[in-house]
Amino acid sequence: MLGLILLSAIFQTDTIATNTKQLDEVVVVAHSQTGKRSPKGAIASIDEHLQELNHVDLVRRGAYAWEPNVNNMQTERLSTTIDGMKIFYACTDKMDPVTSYVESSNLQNISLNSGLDGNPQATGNIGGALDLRLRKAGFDNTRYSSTITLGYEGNGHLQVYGGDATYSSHKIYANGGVFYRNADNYKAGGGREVEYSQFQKVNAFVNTGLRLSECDVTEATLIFDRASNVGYPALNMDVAKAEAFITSLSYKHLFEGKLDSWETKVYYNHITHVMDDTKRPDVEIHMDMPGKSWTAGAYSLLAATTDRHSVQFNIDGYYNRLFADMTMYPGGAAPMYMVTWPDVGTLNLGTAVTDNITLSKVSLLRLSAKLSWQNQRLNNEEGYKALNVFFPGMSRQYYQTTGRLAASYRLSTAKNQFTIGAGWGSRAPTVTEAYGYYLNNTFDQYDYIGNPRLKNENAFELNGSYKRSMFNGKYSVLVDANAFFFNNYIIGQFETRLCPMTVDAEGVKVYGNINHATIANSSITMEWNPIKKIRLTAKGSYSIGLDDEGEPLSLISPFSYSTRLTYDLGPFSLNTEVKGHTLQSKNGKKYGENKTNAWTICNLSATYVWRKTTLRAGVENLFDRYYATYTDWCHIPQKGRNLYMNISYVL
Ligand SMILES: [Cu+2]
Repeated sequence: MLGLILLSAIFQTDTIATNTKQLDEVVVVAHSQTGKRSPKGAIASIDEHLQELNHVDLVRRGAYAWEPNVNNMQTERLSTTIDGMKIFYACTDKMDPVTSYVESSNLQNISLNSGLDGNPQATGNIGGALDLRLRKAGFDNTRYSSTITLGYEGNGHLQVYGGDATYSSHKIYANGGVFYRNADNYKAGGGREVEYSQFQKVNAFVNTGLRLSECDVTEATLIFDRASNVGYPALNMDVAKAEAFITSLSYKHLFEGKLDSWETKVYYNHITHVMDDTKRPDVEIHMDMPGKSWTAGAYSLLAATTDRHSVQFNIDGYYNRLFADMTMYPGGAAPMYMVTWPDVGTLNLGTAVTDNITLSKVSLLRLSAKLSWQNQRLNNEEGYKALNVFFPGMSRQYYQTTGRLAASYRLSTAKNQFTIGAGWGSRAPTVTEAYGYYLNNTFDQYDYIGNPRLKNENAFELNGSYKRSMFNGKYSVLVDANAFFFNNYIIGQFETRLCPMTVDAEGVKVYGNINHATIANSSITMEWNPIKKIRLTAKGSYSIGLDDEGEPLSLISPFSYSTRLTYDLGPFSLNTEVKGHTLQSKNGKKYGENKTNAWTICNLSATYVWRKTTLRAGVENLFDRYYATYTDWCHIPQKGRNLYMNISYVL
């Protein structure tokens, strides 16, 4: 009998593990879980935590608000949600990815679904879907607890101050906190100061839950985030203010029996983004460029489990408004005004289903599908008329239908784990791609104009992985590969008949569909545990990206590698890391990308846990190398040697 219970218990944890495994990876931000996280611990930014994930790279335009790339695809081909909520950035220059509006202390973890197999709320996720999961105290937990976190980094004088408090009972829970970061300009290798790389950010959040009955729960979230005086050394402008207000209210019913839970959430968020070039010298034409985004939405998710199936059914809808304009002040002459995002209202309704089917004790099949319908309307008269000059007869309203379908099969035995998957999915053009108006891109120095006549882009994906454990699990190797075959790939195309608006711009590009494109990624990860205290991991990855003429796309990773040695001695642990990439020789020359040189850096860190105190110290870029990675916008250099120290104390 005992054996049976044990067996079923093991089996149960196994299915739970397989279900979560389908979220390709989880990066853990909060303390109470095990998983990947930045060696910097609690004070690390979300961007630094994200760097730990496979398939993820970060595009840097400065020291703050990096743009996550998944499978070598940028924001347009990804979905980023906060606890299933849709939120859209408000900057026409991508200064404010969604991840910049939350703070590590807000989150429990970040889940990444690679490729087309997205979370139920994800739309347009060809490259992948990130869901930032909020940290909630939950019911029946430690009654009172609070944490104080302090951190300092030598390079750039980054200061971090954070505090949060938790209350939990059977009936009610609440947790909240405040986090503040402030940094001056950082120094690149060799002590060269990188001007306009300062930033300041404050974030406050509250999560509450109330148990209405044993099976009914209501939860509410409120996040306020404000970044100010943020420098973008890779761009021509900085940010005076980027502010977000994020709120949600949900109701959850738990069932007994085959149905697990039914959650319905309503949410609202708005973002205000104000750019600033007044601190830059030699500005020929001063510009004001504010942007606004607000989104209201709801989703309803029903989950059920039978012996073999674990099903999730979701319906969602959101309405988003995006508006941006620009006023130029040419010295002496009258100001010039133009609308760069013509107040586009997007109504999107979708329905999604996922099913994890246990075929046998060792094999699992996962299916997921989503169908979305979208309506877009240009609400700003001036912006509509301006675009109409280039696209005579264009409509004020557009309708799109997009969808995705993915299947994967997993076979796992004690020593081997094998997965294979395929998917197809499409995405609608973004507001920039469809209706953007003279948006200057500092990457290739072109002014970009949107194209309302774009077709939806779609892609077919194939992926597979194989993991083998050897020598009683002391050694393991994982190989992993995926390939995306695009049709109607959306990219900026030269338009020689038009003149640029921006001083010093090379020319104008208009977004268009190219027949096909391919992006493929591969990686190998080895892990070695010779003794319990020592863990050595080594990882290498390589990607290619080609357009319809076989020319390389830009921002595609060359061969990159990292090795990490962790030495664990009870309360004390040591971490050594060496990482880098080779010369990026297949740069997107056609798309204005220059080669990125090879680089290697070395990082050290140490953690000491004593009772309720966690102490961390380390040094990044130990040998003070001057370098830029292939995702550093316009090759702005990374930080030089950086000593850091932080302390967390649980009261
Ligand atoms: Cu901006």
